[in-house]
Amino acid sequence: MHIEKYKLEEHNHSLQKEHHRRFDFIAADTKDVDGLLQKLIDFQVAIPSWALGTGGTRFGRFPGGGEPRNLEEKIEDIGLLHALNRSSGAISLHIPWDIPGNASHIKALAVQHGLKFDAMNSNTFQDQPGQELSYKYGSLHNVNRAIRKQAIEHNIEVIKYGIELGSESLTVWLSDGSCFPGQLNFRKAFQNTLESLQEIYSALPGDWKMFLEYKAFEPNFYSTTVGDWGQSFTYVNKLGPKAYTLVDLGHHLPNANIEQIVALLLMEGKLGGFHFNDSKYGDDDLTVGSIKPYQLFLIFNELIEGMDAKGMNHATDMGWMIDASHNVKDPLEDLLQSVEAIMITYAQALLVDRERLTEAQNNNDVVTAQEILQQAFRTDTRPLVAEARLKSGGALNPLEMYRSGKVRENLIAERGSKTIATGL
Ligand SMILES: [Mn+2]
Repeated sequence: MHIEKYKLEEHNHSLQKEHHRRFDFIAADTKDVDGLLQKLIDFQVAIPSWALGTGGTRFGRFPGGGEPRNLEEKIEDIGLLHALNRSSGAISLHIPWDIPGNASHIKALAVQHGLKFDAMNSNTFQDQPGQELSYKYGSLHNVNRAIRKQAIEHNIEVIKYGIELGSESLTVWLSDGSCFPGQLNFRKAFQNTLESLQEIYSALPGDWKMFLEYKAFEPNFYSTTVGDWGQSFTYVNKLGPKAYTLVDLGHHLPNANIEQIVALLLMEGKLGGFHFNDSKYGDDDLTVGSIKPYQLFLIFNELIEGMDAKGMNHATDMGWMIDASHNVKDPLEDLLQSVEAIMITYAQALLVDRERLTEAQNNNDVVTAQEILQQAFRTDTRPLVAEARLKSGGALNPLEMYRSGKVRENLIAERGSKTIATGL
């Protein structure tokens, strides 16, 4: 299944008049529109290979049909998304769910779809068939040296797959923790984890980065060995210049001030990766921007401010990825919504009048500071995002194009209605 160019042009033509009316309206009020559009065009969000199938909960899973059956089909699905929105130009693989049988073939297929390989993800949160030792009581923090060694070797193997594919980073997320008081010696668990991470770190190629993702709780419910940004920051500081903290929006305790966390991590030069999703209660894996769009804006505002202060490139100096799971929606539709929400919010953050904001802050003018942020947040940036897509060859309305092109129906016809994406 691929999107025919003439259909895309037909779609864009049918919406063009209305689009121009909306775009001209906002463009008249926007400073350096071309510069802003270029930033939107350059910004790419990686799609994780596990988000292409229907997710599930511990209660059940309700597959929607036409799910990708292998890595090739996952790449094709992301290629479809990228053809529609031109902002999903990277794929993030999970090992062992997506072991590339033939790396050069997989690489060529990705190039064909205009995709790059983003961070590689290791997995020591579940046991694999035939695995010698169990991760039931943790992996890199385990009291048993042999289990730690097995988990270290797995991560090094993931780096090797990544090198073959042209990836340049490894994301480590550990489920290691404890479920009951007394189960763990926190200090020893930290030390074991640090030593294990040091061994993995020393296997990183010179131009690679390691991202250490934290999570407050789940699957362990009393403690997590990399439980918050302070713990991740302590590890990555001890590891060295190639190690960075990764912030996943859903991995905080309720009401955490995530915007302040990203500001300080950026200030310290230690924010390397970012996972988008949204939540009401915990790690809910909901569509980014669906529950708390203002919080997302405030976070983006700090990301932009902090990256600009360090002279960082928004598009290339951070690993941006969607990390969500779709239980009731078509996963591809959900991903189109997710990328759209990210782009809308990125555009809003770019509209913040930073000079006036700094002035208001320096004058302790709280009211003006709030007005400046909300002015940007309440601007409808959708025509700017659509114009960037149009300029880069995408669809004016990707979701509408997906539906009118009957993409899911075609995928079901191609792959069957009972397929289940690997790894889920
Ligand atoms: Mn994540």
